Amino acid sequence: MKPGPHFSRILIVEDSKFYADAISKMLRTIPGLTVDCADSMDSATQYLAGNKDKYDLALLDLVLPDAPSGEIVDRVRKHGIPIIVFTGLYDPSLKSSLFSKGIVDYVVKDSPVALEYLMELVNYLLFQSGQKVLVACSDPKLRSKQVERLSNIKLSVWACESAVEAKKILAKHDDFSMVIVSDQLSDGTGIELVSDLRRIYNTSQLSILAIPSTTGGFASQYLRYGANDFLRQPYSSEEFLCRVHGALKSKSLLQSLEKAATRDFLTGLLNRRAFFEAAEPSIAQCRRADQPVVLAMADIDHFKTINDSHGHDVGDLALQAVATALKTEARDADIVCRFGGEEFCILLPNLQSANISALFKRFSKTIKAIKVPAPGGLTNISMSFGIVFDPDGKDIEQMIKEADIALYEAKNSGRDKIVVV
Ligand code: GH3
Ligand code: MG
Ligand code: MG
Repeated sequence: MKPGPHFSRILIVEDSKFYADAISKMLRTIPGLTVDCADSMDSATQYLAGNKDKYDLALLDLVLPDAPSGEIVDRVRKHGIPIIVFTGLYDPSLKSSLFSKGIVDYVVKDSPVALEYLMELVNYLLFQSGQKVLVACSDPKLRSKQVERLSNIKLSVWACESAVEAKKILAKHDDFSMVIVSDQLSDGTGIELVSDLRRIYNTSQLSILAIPSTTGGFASQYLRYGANDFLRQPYSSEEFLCRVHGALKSKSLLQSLEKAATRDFLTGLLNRRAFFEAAEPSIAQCRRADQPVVLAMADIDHFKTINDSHGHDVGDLALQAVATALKTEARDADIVCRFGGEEFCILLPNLQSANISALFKRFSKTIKAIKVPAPGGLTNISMSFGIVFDPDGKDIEQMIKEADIALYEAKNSGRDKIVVV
């Protein structure tokens, strides 16, 4: 799933001007979000009538001048809008009855920390909703309850009753964020499914929440075999949603860490370390299949002049545009990385010698068509390419050395050149 806001309009119903102002000020810092504030049930009803099906989330105070006992929840719920209750009222039995009506969370406004939590929660819902979650459980009642709770927080929910089905669904779609695995599966135990899944997906690819049976002492076993967390039955809606949020959050944190470790921050291309990690299996595969490998070092010409004449920011834009161009022209199997500074390295598995020239002329043409906006006009770029063709897959260090020599030759013979060795 593409990251990005899935919500665009929020309704706040709050009669305290202090809280209404504080919450809406914080929410308005989220780009693209429209915030409407109502100070009574009557005003909320008018907003709802005027914006049919447009609200993606509602933050509701329970005590309003014209609705003193939480009546607002039912009014908003009729519209199918996810609800966060934000109230000064701490009443455990009210809280549990509201959770059973399907609210997303119940936040007590007792400290500035509550506002921070609320902001984090809204941000979370904005950016994480729409994620795919699979419920694997053979008990129809338990399964449909989980599906309902997850749908309430706008996750995209799939369900199945067996391990075989779960694995099939996940193999077919590579964009699931989480699986909720119950002990009860029609063709085996949840633990078997968890350990099978962990052999295929690491924790930054798929989060697993286990629901052990009421009687078994298997919770720790689930963690041992790779579940991120577990939830013992019977559990409340509140506990369930907290665990789901936690599991999705830890997955997205791990993903960000992985991205930071493998991607170049400026261009989003693979960094040098990740390039070596990706290139080696690709070269080995070519060697096994008796296919040639091509490696190119590409360096922007007179890049220092772009920085010196227009500033570092324009230089950065040029680097981003070059990265996009190289990635666009490269074939799916090609591996493109920012090798350092204004130098890029591309590995092209199974590219035949006869096709090198045409492909790199295309790279060069696309680079030269880039117009980088600079103060006082547009700036052009050209690149020099040093390319090594290897029919039998030498080691990568050797290919880089040879491509570097070819690049040196391309620079020395006037730049904007393609030299193949
Ligand atoms: P040549 O045609 O021989 O390759 O000359 P050049 O000017 O492109 O090469 P040189 O190695 O002399 O200069 C590269 C410049 O790239 C110097 C360095 O400050 C700049 N550079 C390296 N990384 C970045 C970056 O991330 N952003 C910007 N804006 N500039 C960078
Ligand atoms: Mg250069
Ligand atoms: Mg250089």
